[in-house]
Amino acid sequence: MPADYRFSLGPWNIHPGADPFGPPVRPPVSFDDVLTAAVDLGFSGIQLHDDDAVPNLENLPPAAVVREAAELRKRLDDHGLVAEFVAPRLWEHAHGIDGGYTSNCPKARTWAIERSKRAVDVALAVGCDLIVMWPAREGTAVRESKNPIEAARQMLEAIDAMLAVAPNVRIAIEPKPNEPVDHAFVPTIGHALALGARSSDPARVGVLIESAHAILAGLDPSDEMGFALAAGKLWSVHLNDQNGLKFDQDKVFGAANLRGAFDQVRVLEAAGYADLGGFVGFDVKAQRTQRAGAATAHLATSKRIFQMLVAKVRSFPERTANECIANRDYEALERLVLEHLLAG
Ligand code: GLO
Ligand code: MG
Repeated sequence: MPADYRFSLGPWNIHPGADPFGPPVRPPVSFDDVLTAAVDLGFSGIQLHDDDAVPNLENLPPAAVVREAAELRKRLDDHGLVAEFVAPRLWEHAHGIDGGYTSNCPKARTWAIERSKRAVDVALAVGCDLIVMWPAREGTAVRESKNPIEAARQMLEAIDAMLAVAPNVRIAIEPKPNEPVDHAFVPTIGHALALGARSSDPARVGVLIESAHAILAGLDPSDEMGFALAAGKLWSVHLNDQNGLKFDQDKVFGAANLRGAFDQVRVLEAAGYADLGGFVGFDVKAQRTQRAGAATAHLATSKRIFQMLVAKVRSFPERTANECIANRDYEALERLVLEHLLAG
């Protein structure tokens, strides 16, 4: 029997429901309540931005940052939770207005690298060795505003600076093609893997794949996952869904394309992802109209759909499918898949 999947969420997945066109519609949820909710939902991993872990890290000396992160580790421990990763949140800070690593302001670039090194300290103190690098504003709104050749070099410099902090730290790049920028510099898994391969220690650079980000890039999430799995580089996933090419929707896993979700679970099962030790994270948002009391239902539903799809994958009639493939009868294969998904 394959190992059981371990699930993770970030505090930003339980949120007050504000969008760019309106105020919050639910009261904020305290960090402690997030931890309690995670346990109640059967999640065992917590994903953290550096300032989720240590909220005032910009104003603290490095030793105090480490101390606060170590205290958080104890709090997680008390709940039976572990930190899955820490992500430097450069995009929320005034210095990150034009991106961090690829900002046109040299002071902002120095700040971004220093902040990222502190994020590594936070990760190690909170008990994990994984940094997630979502290059939110590393890109352009006006294409001529930055030099893409220079940008690739700057991104590499940031990766190497984080790798140099500790010999065991690993980095998972989470690519996204757009939003908040128009064109991101590392838009796909291929870009992320190519960048990692040029780092000072390619063995310590992998990827996190978010379903919606792949869809926004016009790609199939399960193929992106397969490509990373073939290279042994899929170190985490942000499963969710996305209704076509628009803003990043972070819908419940399977909500827009159930068959696409099935294919993602199928490729994870084929690779033995659960045994590889990675968490299954859901980067999902509660709907704006959702009342406060049920503002974790999107996480519960995503997990439930994932588990139901695991069962669907395991009961898929592989032998019949292989016969269809051998006969090049792809119409029969199409029907087999659809009937299997619809069967009770
Ligand atoms: C936004 C990203 C974001 C990251 C998170 C961790 O589109 O998906 O939610 O996953 O900040 O770096
Ligand atoms: Mg994400």
